[in-house]
Amino acid sequence: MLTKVLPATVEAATRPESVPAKHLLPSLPYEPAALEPGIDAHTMKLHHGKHHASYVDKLNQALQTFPELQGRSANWLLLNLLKVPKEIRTAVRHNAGGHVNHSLYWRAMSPAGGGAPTGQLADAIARDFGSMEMFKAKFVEAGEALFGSGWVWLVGSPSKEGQLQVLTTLGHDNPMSQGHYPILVNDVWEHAYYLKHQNRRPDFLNGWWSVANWHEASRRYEQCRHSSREDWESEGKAGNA
Ligand code: MN3
Repeated sequence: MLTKVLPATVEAATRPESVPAKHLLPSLPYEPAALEPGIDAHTMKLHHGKHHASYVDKLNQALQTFPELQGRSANWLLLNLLKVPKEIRTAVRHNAGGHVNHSLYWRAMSPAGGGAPTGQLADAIARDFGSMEMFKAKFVEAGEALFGSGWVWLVGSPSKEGQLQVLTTLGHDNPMSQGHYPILVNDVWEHAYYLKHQNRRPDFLNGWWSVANWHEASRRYEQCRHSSREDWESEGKAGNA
């Protein structure tokens, strides 16, 4: 049975010009229990309502005394960290990163997920990894091998006609900083799986394919090949989810 998928974006509330834009926690695009049994509702509620919410709060706090940065998107902040004042640069890196990565993560999963991609993304996976099974093995292996907290990504390189790679980032770093466009992502911080899987990260990584959202990944792959850095920077604007 397909669970109804809720709209993925929240419209910016109308606000007077004088009130600074704030980054907002996006709604989950489905109910917290919708990914069961792949991901349990308790983990989803804490992960979204506590962890992600705290990155959004801390990002807004860091920007409080820098009105010139308040209209910038979270992506812009990550891609232009050297233009962010030193005293808040680390806080912005961690919390804009946490906000952007989790916003991608919720949409990388779906109650209607699982299976395999079709079309151009399927062709590109076969071209760049040999097969879907070889891609999955590489993604799981990279996630297992990451020491500590971080993320495992399927990314595309617009400068190389959408060539795909699996890579990992530490903390809340995002591969866009290195010129790679995120196609699919899994969160390998312990908070993403500890309640259900405890220390068994490989179980989580292998089970995660049942919720992987190939529809969204295909959309992002298409976008990757036709996007510029300016497009990347405009995603995640303050006042929008
Ligand atoms: Mn997380």
